[in-house]
Order: sequence, then C-alpha cells, then structure tokens
Amino acid sequence: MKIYGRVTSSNVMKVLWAADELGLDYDRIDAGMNFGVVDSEEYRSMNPNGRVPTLVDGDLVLWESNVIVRYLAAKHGKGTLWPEELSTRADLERWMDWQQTVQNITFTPVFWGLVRTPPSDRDQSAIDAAVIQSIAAMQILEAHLQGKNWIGGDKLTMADFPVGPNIHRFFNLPFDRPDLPNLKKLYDRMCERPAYNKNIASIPIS
Ligand SMILES: N[C@@H](CCC(=O)N[C@@H](CS)C(=O)NCC(=O)O)C(=O)O
Repeated sequence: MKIYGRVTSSNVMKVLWAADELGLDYDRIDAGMNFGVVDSEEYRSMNPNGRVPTLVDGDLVLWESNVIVRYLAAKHGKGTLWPEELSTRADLERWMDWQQTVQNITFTPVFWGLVRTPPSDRDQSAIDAAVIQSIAAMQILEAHLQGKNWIGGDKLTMADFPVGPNIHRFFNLPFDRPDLPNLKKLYDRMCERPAYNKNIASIPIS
C-alpha cells in the first residue's frame, strides 16, 4: 500500500493516524507543497485534483482523505473502527462529513492566517472573525461529547480521525479560546495514543 502526501498536511495526517492504528504496512511518498510531485502527469493521472493524500492499494487508487479513512476502517477495522450496524455507522459518517463541511471550512482561514501567512501580510480582522466561527463549530462538537469518551461513544472509531489534526492545531495555535472541557479531554485521550503522537502531536505545525 502507498500513501502519497507530506506529513505536515492535516488531510494526510488523518490517513496516517488511521493506518497506524490499524497496524498496516505502507510506504509513504512525500508529495505536495515544497515536495512538488502533485503536478506531474503521473500523479494527476491518479489524482486529478493535484492534492494530497492519495492512496494506492493494489488496483485501487483513492483520493479524499475521509473516504480513505472510511475505506481503511471498513477493510481492516470491521466491528471496531467501522461499526457494522448501519445507524451507528451513519452517525459516525455524519461527524466525518461535518469535519469537512463545517469544522475545516471555519478553521482553515485561522490556520492559514496564523501559520502560513507572514505577520506583515496578515489580515488580523479576518483571522479574528474566523476564530469566532471556529470556536462556534467546536462548541457543536463540545456539546456532542458530553458523557462520551470519543465521538462515537466509548471507543475510538473512524469518526475521530478526520478532526484529530485540527483539534491539535486548535489547542496549540495562539488565539484566545473558551474552556471546552469535553473537547480538551478528547484531545488528551488522542495524545495518549502512540499513533496520534507519531503522526500529529509531534509534527511541528507548519
Ligand atoms: N478534500 C480533500 C482536500 C485535499 C487537500 O486540500 N489537501 C491539501 C493538503 S491538507 C493539499 O493538497 N494542498 C496542496 C499541497 O499540499 O500541495 C481531502 O480531504 O483529501
């Protein structure tokens, strides 16, 4: 199995964390940003978006990070990361899509503004507005986590991987945030896992 993508990408991190939780063997190939690769004809024939990650598993070539997480969980984590009961699985899928369509959309301008934009070029009022939106999004997850250890309940499931990288960034970037005790407990629980530390918490935010 091959995973294309630089280790500093949140979308790659999700996939690496999932693959390592499942104990899978894979080769990771640096691609994206300073590594290039993504504009080559060969890469674009696998992933026409020119984005990372891309997974190659035998004859299957897959892009979209959350779909890759679902695929790996279904193939190797049936009954654990990927529950077999439909309504349980649908609940988890909802949080995975929420991460892409709500959480990530609100947080991306915060990350890019504070991390990938030089201070002299920053639009602080745009960053401040995005911080408010990001906190509002995280408060939705905070409320959901009441009485739960993980997004799906007692145990780690595929629903936890997508938001894992941004939770680390959310708690470590320099902006004021309210107390979000349930989210912080989830982050602490994630940090206890070697595969999360290896692929997310120990990677400098850049
Ligand atoms: N929805 C896609 C988004 C992929 C994406 O935008 N990846 C970013 C990195 S997080 C990327 O490829 N950026 C350009 C680059 O690294 O060259 C997914 O979840 O896989």
